[in-house]
Amino acid sequence: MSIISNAQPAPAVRALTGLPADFRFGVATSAYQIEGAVGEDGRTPSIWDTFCRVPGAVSGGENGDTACDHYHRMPQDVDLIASLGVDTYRFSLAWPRVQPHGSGPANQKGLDFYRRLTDRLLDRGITPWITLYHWDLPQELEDAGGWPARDTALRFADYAALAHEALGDRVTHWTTLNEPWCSAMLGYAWGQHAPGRRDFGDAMHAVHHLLLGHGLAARRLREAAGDNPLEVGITLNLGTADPATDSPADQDACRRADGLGTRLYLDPLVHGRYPQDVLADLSARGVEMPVRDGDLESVAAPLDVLGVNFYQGLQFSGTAEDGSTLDEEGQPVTRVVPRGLPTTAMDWEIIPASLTELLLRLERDYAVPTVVTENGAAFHDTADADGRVRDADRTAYLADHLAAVSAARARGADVRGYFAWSLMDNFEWAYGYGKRFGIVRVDYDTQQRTLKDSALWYRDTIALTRGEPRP
Ligand code: IFM
Repeated sequence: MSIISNAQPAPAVRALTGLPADFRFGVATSAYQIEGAVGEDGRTPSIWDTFCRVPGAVSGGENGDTACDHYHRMPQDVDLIASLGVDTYRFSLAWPRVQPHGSGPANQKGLDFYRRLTDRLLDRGITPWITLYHWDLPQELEDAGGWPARDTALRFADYAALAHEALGDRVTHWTTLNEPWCSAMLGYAWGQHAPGRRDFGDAMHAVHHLLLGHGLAARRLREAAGDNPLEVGITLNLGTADPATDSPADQDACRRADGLGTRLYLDPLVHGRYPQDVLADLSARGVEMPVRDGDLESVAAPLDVLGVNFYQGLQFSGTAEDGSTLDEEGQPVTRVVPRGLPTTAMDWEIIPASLTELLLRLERDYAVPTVVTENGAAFHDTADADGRVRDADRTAYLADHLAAVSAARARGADVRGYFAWSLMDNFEWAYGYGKRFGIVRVDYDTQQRTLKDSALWYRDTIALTRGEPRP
């Protein structure tokens, strides 16, 4: 339960300090969460269409069939984005809309939708920022083995090339994958996300093939762009890991959490090697990464930008509440220990200082320019009788995290942008529509959009920070 209250006054609108003039302000979404129109214009099913039909998989049995109906309301939605004064819109392409079945030729009708979207954004002076994969794997590729199978990485690179061929003349910013940790762990180890498998070894193979897919796709994008401008990146969900106490067990739990959550991705992406301690832990569980000659060189393709999705920093203990240090599978315990801080509607603790700490750590250990490609919060919003959504809790969240970004910059982190998650309320995966992350409210009965107070605050803050008059 959230224990933040909207009775508190919303933060005042002030210019943010310490951000360069070209700092990007954006909003973000993803295809399956907003588009709907899952059976239209040649799109074929993804693993999420299938997963949503599994009884009990998604809260309330909900699905993305209609979602925010963005596929049909795109022009008005772009106008809404423009009204916020943001300079960048991060969205994802639905792979099964662009390349039905995940192989073969592109679907012109699907591409046309994204051409119209990017053209309208550009007309309004907004930079389109494409994510190629935000979790909607074509079902046929899952049937052929999914991400644990090497071939999926090769298919992904082909899809990236098709997408660039169609959109590369108007889009410079390309993110290969969104949050591969979620694809691998939630999708293949814990069964909470599509495709709902539960096999830790498969999950680790998925990690390698996701990273390989990223590297191969990055190479294809660069080849396709030639001398034209291109910025390629990957977005990871990252946080901080702190030991609950100084005990060796808690410190080791923290090392394991950081290893499986952060270093397993960033070490190969940036340094071209998997972390030895993580490989040793995996070996002890009978799992080897399926690395072939040349793979790690591909994975470590140059990164122009690292996308950081930040929601929380966690504290870990190596001891279970009953005092044991091994879990039921005989593995060392890695237990999250809440700090007792206020939480969002996701029960995620609110800890903006961890964002500063994370950005500084990324600068120190990896030194790739970063953009916060997602940050935001779900709260139990309601519209008041006058239609207004007084979400002081979300406004405070955004203000505190933007301040944390400024603080990181002041201490030397090369962070170049911040995108609020999310533009609008949408399908929050296994939670269905119950968790509202939007700065714009969506009434799912009428599809009416309403700017929440947080959206107005974001709009006015961006304008003041840029030295423009308040809208
Ligand atoms: O809604 C998701 C998004 O798709 C990926 N990052 C986290 C968000 C909130 O859970």
